[in-house]
Amino acid sequence: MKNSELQILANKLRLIALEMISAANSGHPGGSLSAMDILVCLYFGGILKHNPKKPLDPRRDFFVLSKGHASAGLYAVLGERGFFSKKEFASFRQVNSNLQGHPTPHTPGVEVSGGSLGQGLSFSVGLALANPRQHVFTLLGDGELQEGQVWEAAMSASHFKLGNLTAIVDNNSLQIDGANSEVMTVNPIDEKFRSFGWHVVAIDGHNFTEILRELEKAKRAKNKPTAIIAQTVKGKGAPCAENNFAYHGVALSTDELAEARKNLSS
Ligand SMILES: Cc1ncc(C[n+]2csc(CCOP(=O)(O)OP(=O)(O)O)c2C)c(N)n1
Repeated sequence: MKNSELQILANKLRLIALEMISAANSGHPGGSLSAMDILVCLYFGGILKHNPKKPLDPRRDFFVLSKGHASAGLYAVLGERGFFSKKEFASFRQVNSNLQGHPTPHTPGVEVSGGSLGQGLSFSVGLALANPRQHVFTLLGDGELQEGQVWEAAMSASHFKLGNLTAIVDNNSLQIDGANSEVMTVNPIDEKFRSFGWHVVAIDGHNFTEILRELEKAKRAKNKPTAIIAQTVKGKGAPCAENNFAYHGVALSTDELAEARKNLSS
């Protein structure tokens, strides 16, 4: 797929995620939208080795959504990719649905439960250790980096020389109730990972050329894990939610959704 096609697809999937959240009147638009270009590059840009018809294919690469609250974004991608029927989108956050508010491995394509922030990187370290010939990608929020467990995992990843592990930080600068700089600063993120022995690169998390280039490079890395610090806009594509932490975990209203639809389809 060309970058221009990936861009169109990402916006289509942003809208699907927003529609799911509004139908359920519950979910997390901000972090689903900021991460969408990265997710699309992983699944549609030829980075993540996977087989939607055989989600547990023993030769697959692994993707772990550590910031599990961005489930609507991940489900939009997995449904579009064919891991399950798109009809299931309508059941988002309903009792007994395959698409729970926070991911669980009951959903085809989901490797591990998420939602309790800070755990995904530890899980990914285990996956990378156990599967040295496969690559493990995990997506964390920048607010999530406030969890101490992240840094225990970062330390062990470099100790075990996990070149097959890549952590992508969705660096949108906001978390649930404000800016990280006010709640508890996580900067400088790059220097922190570097001091823990990681390869580190900072990119524009909405630039497909940069995302794909660095994901490809990370996949070829040896001996050291890679951290890709992706600068993003929380709520990207939904005018009311852009750079607005109030939409971290709130569904868009009918009017706001109509405005986002217009913006994302143009
Ligand atoms: C251990 C834990 N503490 C608190 C929360 C509540 N919580 C959910 S999302 C969130 C903010 C996360 O911010 P960030 O990682 O930056 O996510 P993003 O902005 O990308 O949505 C918090 C504190 C949680 N899910 N898990």
